[in-house]
Amino acid sequence: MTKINQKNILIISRLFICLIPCKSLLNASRYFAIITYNEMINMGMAITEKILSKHVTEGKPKKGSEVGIKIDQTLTQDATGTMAYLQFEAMGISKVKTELSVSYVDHNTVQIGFENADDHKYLQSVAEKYGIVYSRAGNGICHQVHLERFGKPGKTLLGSDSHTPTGGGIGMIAIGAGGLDVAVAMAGGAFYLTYPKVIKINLTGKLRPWVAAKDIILKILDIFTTKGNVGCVFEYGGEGVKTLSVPERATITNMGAECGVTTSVFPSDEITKEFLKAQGREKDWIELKADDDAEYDKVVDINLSELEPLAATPHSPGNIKTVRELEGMDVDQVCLGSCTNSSYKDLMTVAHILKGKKNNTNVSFVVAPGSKQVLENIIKDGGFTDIVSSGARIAESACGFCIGNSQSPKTDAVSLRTSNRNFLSRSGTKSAQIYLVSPETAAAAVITGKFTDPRDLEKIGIKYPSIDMPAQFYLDDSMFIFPKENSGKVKIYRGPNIGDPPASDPIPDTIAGEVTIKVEDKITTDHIIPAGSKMKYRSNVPKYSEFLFEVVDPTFHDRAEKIRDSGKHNIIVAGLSYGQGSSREHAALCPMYMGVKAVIAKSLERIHKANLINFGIIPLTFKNEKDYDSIDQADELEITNIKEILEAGKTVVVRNKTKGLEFKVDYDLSDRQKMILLAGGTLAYMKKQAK
Ligand code: MIC
Ligand code: SF4
Repeated sequence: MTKINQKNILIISRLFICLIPCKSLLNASRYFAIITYNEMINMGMAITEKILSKHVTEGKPKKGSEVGIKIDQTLTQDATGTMAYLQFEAMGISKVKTELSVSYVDHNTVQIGFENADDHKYLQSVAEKYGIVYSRAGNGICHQVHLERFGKPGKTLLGSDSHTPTGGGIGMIAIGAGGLDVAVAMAGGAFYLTYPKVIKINLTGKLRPWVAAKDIILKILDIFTTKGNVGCVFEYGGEGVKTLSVPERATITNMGAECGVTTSVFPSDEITKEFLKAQGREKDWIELKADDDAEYDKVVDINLSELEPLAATPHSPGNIKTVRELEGMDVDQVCLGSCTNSSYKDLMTVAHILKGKKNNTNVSFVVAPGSKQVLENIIKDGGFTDIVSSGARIAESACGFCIGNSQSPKTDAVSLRTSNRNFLSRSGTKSAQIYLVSPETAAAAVITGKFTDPRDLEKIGIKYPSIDMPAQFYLDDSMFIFPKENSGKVKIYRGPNIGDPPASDPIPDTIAGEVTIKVEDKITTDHIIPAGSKMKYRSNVPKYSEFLFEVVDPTFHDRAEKIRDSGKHNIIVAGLSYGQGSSREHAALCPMYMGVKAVIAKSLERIHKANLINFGIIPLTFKNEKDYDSIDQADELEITNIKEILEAGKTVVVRNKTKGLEFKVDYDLSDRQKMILLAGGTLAYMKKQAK
């Protein structure tokens, strides 16, 4: 593969435009902030605008327009990381250009077979070579650990995981993206996003006992649902903010991802300062608050005092009911953990509730502390003993049950989980009914064996445990491997599980092929390419592609292969909000490998759309949603003159040859994205620029 040097990466991302370099253009951390329109006319600014204005390097900070921003920190996790680093290696950069890049191992920690261990070793050697901090398996879930040890208010963080917005709990603009976008950011390139609309969520009042931060975000999901929020940021404000600790704020920003927003952000205040102090990082604190006269695109008020325990019911985080409505339902499994709810506060709350109690004999109870730090601190403060004594099965500090790579429940089980996604089959058991709840509601079910409003625990003599955050956490960073000087000579380890990323072809001038699959609304990336037990094939694209759309239609792979090998293109037709959920670029990379050239949907989610473009698949949306109804699976579709249409900004007309119909589709693409598509994806585009 042609090597792409640092200079070219910078050309590609056009970092030079709109920047006033201080000493060296290559020292990204020394750029002066550009002056935004708001600053010029002295208008009040929201937190989102304040952080973005200091990071925009390209384009106008105008809502709805594409801007490039400088990324201060990146994170990757192992399941998306191997591909991200293979792509980073292909760029020919000698060291990462960010202030900090961290490579976490937290997803594929179940090592059945050699694959995951091979990937871990590869990631460790890449980290050592390129100046990346490596967080070893066992150190914890990336988002929890990053919040504890590295998150800094006012900074930008790009992560190859959709729950990267967890960092918004500490006042960061933290965004989830595909691995390739993160690789470009590590190489010093800008990250491109639509300059967002800002929705203020104005919190008033104070949560009542037994009502938790999880119930706040479930209420927000009830209001905003999982679709229709692309291009927005949730910014929290109001008096209620002061009543929430950093982990509680992080629970809320974490699950904003389920609404499809670009990110969510809280102010950085005295509570943030106390948290950072307890982490031995007070020096990382800065104050961040919105100006009093900041203007928002929308303001939604939530009175915390009025909230009650809620649950997301199968199979969407947006299907919200009160726990009272579900009361009495038998529960088979309770899982406490995940990057949403596995903090010290969450686990100590549950420990106090369960003190002296035993778990119901019908309930399989699993606890996965979010990090080694959480585990060590609850051990030190006695909570761990109470959890173990109650009968909990202790899982390692990793994603585990949340991604379905362990603890799949029994057939038809009712499983209560404190995690953030309950998509069909994600648990590994297709018939299971997954409910997303707070740690308090989960603990109540452990005791009673039934869906129970945790407020009713008072009736059996359990007092609400109000947990204070420690003034000082017990700290131990020995599970990180920090980069050393002169590590450039390190040999990268490549076991048999590590393969080159497949190359994409330039988009053809005519896309002619079959509708390989027609799917409904709200198809998630878990539907497109399952994780769980299949996730160990992330570094082996041909093998992983065998599981495409397995949950929806297991015949997809064989049919797509036949169409591709006959010289025709595969086309996916979808409903609203296609590609919800994760950042996994395999949901685009594997379809690309199978010869998918276009996705025609009613609407597409942000990260997935960006991933499709990165891998040379054109994302199109119906001009008239009714045209969706006129298409059937196996219809022959044709789009001609694509190059000319994209270059001239003309309307795309799709011919349905089977039905003898024509319909129009839109493409919402920046000039940069058009060039990427015409080149056949981001890597191909970069190679072209480098020549
Ligand atoms: C998820 O929660 O769905 C994951 C697994 O963390 C994904 C990333 C992946 O698929 O590797 C995400 O959220 O982006
Ligand atoms: Fe891991 Fe689950 Fe969080 Fe994804 S949502 S990062 S799988 S804990």
